[in-house]
Amino acid sequence: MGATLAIGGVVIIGGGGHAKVVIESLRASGRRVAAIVDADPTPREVLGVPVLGDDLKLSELREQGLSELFVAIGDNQLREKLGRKARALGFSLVNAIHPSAIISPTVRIGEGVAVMAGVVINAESQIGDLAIVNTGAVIDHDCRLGAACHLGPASALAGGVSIGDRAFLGVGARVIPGVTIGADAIVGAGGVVVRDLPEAVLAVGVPAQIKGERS
Ligand code: JB2
Repeated sequence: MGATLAIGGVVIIGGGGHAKVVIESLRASGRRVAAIVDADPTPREVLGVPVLGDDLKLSELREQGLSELFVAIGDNQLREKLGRKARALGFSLVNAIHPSAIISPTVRIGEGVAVMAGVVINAESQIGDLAIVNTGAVIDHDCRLGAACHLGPASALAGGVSIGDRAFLGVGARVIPGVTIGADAIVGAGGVVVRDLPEAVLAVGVPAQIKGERS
């Protein structure tokens, strides 16, 4: 194991479905993935990457010289919390940006961000730390994505949309120009958001209607 880690690479937190997509994205962009830590520490491999233990293993990996980490956990609140923990242990959060993504040179992207295959991000948009821009999502110009939010696969934001911290848009959700979606809000799959949504609500449908608080 020592020899495996000695040549370095990215440590991944989480060994589930999201991690699989992240690992392939990192590899496609030329990065080596060294190890996974998962709440289930059973020794195994995920796409050929060894699961070395649970989060208690992180400080040991840092002491062994590994310094780059990606939090590959879909749950927004948990991803944000684990990102804080990794930084406190001295890791830097790398981005996993698939080479097929088309990103304007005027876009600003934070740390620990996943931009999956086929994504388009247009002029002067900003993507917060630990955000997920999932497969095939489209972000037009001047959008603002908060920390640890998640745009689901094939979702689309028109120009000037603002997405709050930890908000989640399900697969195929769409948002018309200039709308603001509050922190921790959820938009159900296929929902079309045509007016601002407050924090922590669940909105579904076309046009999206508020159905209650986020559970
Ligand atoms: O605190 C934790 C922890 N909690 C759960 N620390 C670490 N290191 N690992 C943790 N986990 C692990 O995350 C679980 O043991 C499990 O292996 C993994 C979550 O896997 P799952 O496939 O359930 O979810 P995901 O987060 O990988 O993917 C979700 O989000 C993606 C964005 C799914 O909904 C996917 O379908 C979605 N594409």
